[in-house]
Amino acid sequence: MTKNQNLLSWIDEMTKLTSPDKVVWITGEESQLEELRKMACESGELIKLNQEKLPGCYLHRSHINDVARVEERTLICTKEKQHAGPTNNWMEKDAAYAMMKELFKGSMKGRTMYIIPFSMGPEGSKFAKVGIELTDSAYVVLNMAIMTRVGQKALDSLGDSNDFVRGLHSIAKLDPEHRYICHFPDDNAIWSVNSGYGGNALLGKKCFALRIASTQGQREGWLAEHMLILGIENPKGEVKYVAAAFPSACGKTNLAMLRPNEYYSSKGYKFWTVGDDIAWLRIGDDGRLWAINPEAGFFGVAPGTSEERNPNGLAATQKGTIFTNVVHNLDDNTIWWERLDNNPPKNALNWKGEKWNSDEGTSGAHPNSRFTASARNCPCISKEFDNPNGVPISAIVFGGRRAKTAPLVYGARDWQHGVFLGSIMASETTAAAAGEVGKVRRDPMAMLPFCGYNMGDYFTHWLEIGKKLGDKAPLVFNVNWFRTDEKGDFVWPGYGENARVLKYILNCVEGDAHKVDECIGFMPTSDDIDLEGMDLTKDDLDFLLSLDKDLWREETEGIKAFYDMFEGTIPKELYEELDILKKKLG
Ligand code: GTP
Ligand code: SPV
Ligand code: MN
Repeated sequence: MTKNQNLLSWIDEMTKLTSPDKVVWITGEESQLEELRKMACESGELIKLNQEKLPGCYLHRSHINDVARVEERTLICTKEKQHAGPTNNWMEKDAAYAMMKELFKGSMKGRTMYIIPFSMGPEGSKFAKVGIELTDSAYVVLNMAIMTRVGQKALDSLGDSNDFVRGLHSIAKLDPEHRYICHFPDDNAIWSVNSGYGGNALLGKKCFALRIASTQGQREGWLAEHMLILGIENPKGEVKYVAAAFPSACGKTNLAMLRPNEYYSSKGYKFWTVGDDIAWLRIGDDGRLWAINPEAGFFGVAPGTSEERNPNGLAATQKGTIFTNVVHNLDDNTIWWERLDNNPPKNALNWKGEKWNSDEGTSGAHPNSRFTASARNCPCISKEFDNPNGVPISAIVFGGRRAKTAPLVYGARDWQHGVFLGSIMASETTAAAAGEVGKVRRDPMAMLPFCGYNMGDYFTHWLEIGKKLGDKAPLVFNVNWFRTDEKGDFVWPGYGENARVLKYILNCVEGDAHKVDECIGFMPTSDDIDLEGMDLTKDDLDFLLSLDKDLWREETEGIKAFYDMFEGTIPKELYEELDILKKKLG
């Protein structure tokens, strides 16, 4: 499939290390993928679902100890610890290679090594980059074939170049004690062993498109971000694009596929999905910020996805989808998850494959169960999805899960203040990563687990991009859908109603909204958020837009402690912004 000597000699070396019985090149052709699905069904890796109701759909159950990203075992491996900074787990590069070589030695014995050539971004785009993943998991191949652009075209665009990301993956023994996801940014290499799940194993996603790509972006002058990209079309047919960064399981996929309520759709607003998880952003020839989605599919959180909350997401899963760790409905050989509807199946297996009934009070699907669906099957996919030039970004939105501190929406005075807002993000942890759920942690730009280099330098890089953008920089906002009342219930209804907040953001872009100067940034008046046709009261909205200055004063202490951890790499501009905030809070 290729004569690229750099690639062939690397594959040769990796084959000698891992000793597979067989080596198979993935061409991307449907016939080859179909053969793999058949094999995976025979081995029990996949279960073929009801082909009338869910054509081309399969169910997979991961090992019960392998259900989410493992941040503690995700390492940045460089010569100096300073490169990784205080927020990453670091290992000295040579020591990491030595440790990993032991774990990979003979790990594919008795198995097939699949060579997956893939492109992140439309082939031929100046944004796009090629990767090769070597893996012994057919499940990984089938997921990568949905999530990325796989096959010969990727090799053709690589040609003889040595500029490709080298991904080596083996499920080995799925041993959690020896599970490591190592990144070597100096070599554009990723070695992942003993996991078969999600971001640990689909190396195009977080490992390449964020951790490695963020370091490439720093070197080459662009940004790799944990952001959805959404197009908003006004009644005149003009489309403006926003990019939004929320931490894992905080609502990116849902916002990216937003279906507006009747009030907005009757006025002629339409929403178009460009991406739901990752954005690569570059300054275009016109001086504006442009973005592509480097992926080709969605690896979306299943629980909570429903006709009511995310009809477009649900529709995208109705064909050609791999479901992982959801409930298997044995009556009609379909699937189910919590809050899909109010009718949990009676004759069913839970995500572990055990007989299960919702009356038991346990959840049937794992909270981090997922669907892998092709972007092409999403009813609201943007016509710009494959545009090699990407889309121009008018606003950047940060957000997270904050029960108390953050208001529904506020804006940054300028780019520098916007970088500050991104840098002070914090959110409650979710099931997307192994560990405690619901604990507030600092998660700047939703990149804490995904930035491949020192986050202090990352903030400097953001500031530099801003200097180049000048007055063409997008406006920056922060949103919070998750503020709770004294009973702990969410006050803002979220989902389709989030269109109302996006409308305010667009009005700001167009210079047609109130921007009331507050200590944390600018805010809308309660008249700026349109409540027509919704049962939220004006009092509720006032509560959602209110600020608890005592909590914010406490917050500034946490921010200072976070910055100080970096021992000098935090740019002085951010300390200045922190001082301004403190003064304004009094
Ligand atoms: P990753 O794929 O892990 O990066 O997650 P994500 O950011 O794409 O989150 P996703 O859209 O899958 O949502 C995660 C969870 O948050 C789901 O259970 C959703 O139902 C819930 N959620 C999403 N949007 C909202 C919202 O506006 N309000 C509330 N209350 N919950 C939401
Ligand atoms: C996330 O955790 O942000 C995800 C899922 O999008 S994973 O692919 O596992 O990283
Ligand atoms: Mn994500």
